[in-house]
Amino acid sequence: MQRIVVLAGGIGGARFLRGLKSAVPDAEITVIGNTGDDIHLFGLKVCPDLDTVMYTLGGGIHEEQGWGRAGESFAVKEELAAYGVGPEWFGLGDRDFATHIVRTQMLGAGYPLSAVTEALCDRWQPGVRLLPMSDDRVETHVLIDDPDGGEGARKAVHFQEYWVRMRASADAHAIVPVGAEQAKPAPGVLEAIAAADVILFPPSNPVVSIGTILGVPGIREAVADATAPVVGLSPIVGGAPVRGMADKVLAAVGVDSTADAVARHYGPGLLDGWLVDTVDAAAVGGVEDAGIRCRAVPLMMTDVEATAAMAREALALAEEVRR
Ligand code: FO1
Repeated sequence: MQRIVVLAGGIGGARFLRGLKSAVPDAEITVIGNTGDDIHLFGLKVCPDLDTVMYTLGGGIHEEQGWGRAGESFAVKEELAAYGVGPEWFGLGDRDFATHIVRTQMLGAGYPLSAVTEALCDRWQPGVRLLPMSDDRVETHVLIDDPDGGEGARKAVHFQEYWVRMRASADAHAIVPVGAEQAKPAPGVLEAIAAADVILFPPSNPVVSIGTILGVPGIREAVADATAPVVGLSPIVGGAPVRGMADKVLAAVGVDSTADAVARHYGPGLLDGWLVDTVDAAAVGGVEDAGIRCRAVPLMMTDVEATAAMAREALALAEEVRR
């Protein structure tokens, strides 16, 4: 049985995984999920990217939104607001709250996040093994100008505040994964990478999703040393992110929002193959010059079948570059 490891962020990663599962229903898929987006709210631990993967693959996702639960209501949020308790800018629904309550209760009882995630997945049966990148707390912060702090002042805000409240409207000067340096890969992460037949980077955010996972000491090295081919799919199509605001955080790390710049950012030390969209076919030569095998194929995840076709292209490229 083919063992596939996927490093995934939220919506883009989850939708790609749905296509991958459809393309290779018999594969054993291990997902290493980003937890740098995690946030503590109302005393609860919220893991947006893990939940987005779990709900999407488990059939509970709000399809149009791409995050949160289908058929959601917001009574708890409204009641909290009536007490003047926020933040109001983060949309936690009633059904979703239950997930965070169970997670926080289990963490409080001493279970590591990896065990908690496994327990939550017992209900959702996502059909993949979902591992957090680490059981240790890592929280991505974004360094922005502080207009209230005087000349040249800067401040760090939580990634969710930057992404959801501010809609990435301020320039990001730096992305700081607080806690990453001390974090250890969760149990099973390094083993899955070492045992993989193929490693895929879906069209997730290269900085705050896949970059954060690779920033956990040991994970980047394990991917670079893996015997399996590593193939990525560009989240940038025609010079702009397909969704989200990846351009803002790419600028913070000095990378242009182009399909070839992102491939070079990962580099040939990590990537063996790279898929760009057909509109970026002109980028193929430059990526190959950088030592990464490159193909231009349709990369819009319009439906499961189109996404499955992308997954098949990624697996075909992996076979081509297999060392
Ligand atoms: N994204 C939003 O744009 N607005 C929200 O209010 C919001 C709430 C939210 C709650 C739970 C959850 O699992 C995800 C949520 N997201 C929301 C998505 C999330 O902020 C980001 O898209 C990801 O963290 C980026 O990968």
